[in-house]
Amino acid sequence: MKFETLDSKMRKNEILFDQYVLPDNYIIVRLDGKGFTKLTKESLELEKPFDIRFHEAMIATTKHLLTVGFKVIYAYTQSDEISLLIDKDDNTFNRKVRKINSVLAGEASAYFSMYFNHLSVLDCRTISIPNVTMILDYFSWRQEDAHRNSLSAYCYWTLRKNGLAYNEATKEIENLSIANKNDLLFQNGINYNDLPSWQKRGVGIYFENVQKTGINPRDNTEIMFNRKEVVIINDLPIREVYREFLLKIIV
Ligand SMILES: Nc1nc2c(ncn2[C@@H]2O[C@H](COP(=O)(O)OP(=O)(O)OP(=O)(O)O)[C@@H](O)[C@H]2O)c(=O)[nH]1
Ligand SMILES: [Mg+2]
Repeated sequence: MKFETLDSKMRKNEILFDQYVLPDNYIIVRLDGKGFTKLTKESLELEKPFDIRFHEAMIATTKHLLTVGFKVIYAYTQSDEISLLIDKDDNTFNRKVRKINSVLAGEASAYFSMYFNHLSVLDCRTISIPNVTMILDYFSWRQEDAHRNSLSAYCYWTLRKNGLAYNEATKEIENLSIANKNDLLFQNGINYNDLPSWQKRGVGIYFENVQKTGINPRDNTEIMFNRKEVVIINDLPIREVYREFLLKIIV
């Protein structure tokens, strides 16, 4: 068979499952550590339930993803996940889903692995977002997930420290309301309200135009210029105020 004939025959099969994010839709990608329960517990032996080195690695990886070619408007990280909001007119890889997923998963996995000097894998999914309300809903959802998981994680490790086995602690938490969980922590000397905000609400990261002043070397006069700087918000607002905060960044 001629190479050209073989080439077009094979490519037809290769592109059969190709999908593209529709024009004018924002793109949100969510990366998530693969098997990080085992990685954090066994391989890296991290502080439980939260570890500052792990947190810094997730922030560094998120910052790296802001620089790999996509127009990222806002990034959010909590636990072992990273969400990126990509502008609706971004045309990287012609918006081809498999390219977006595989390249971002590769960038994140490589960066995180080098940071910890340990082979680590993050997966990536692409979500098509047709309007701003859905963006606000999405990030409110991930923040609420961060809050619920952090409360449960503190309870879980408190019960484990008190001598309960893995399945006993898990079962006990299933039956507790949010108020009960706060009580359990309080009785064990932990005031949930006083814990660092990044553990309860996650962290927002984005580029901001910052006005700077400098000296013009030619005539020693003061000049103003704009520079893009990464902003890391460790104390994000919640609920309605978070939505308003996001709106200001998006539009
Ligand atoms: N010790 C410790 N564990 C953490 C920290 N941040 C996240 N984790 C753990 O990372 C895991 C993330 O949960 P999941 O993403 O649902 O679980 P997973 O094991 O990664 O499973 P898949 O994502 O389905 O592959 C949880 O077990 C968290 O406790 C941290 O700062 N310290
Ligand atoms: Mg995970």
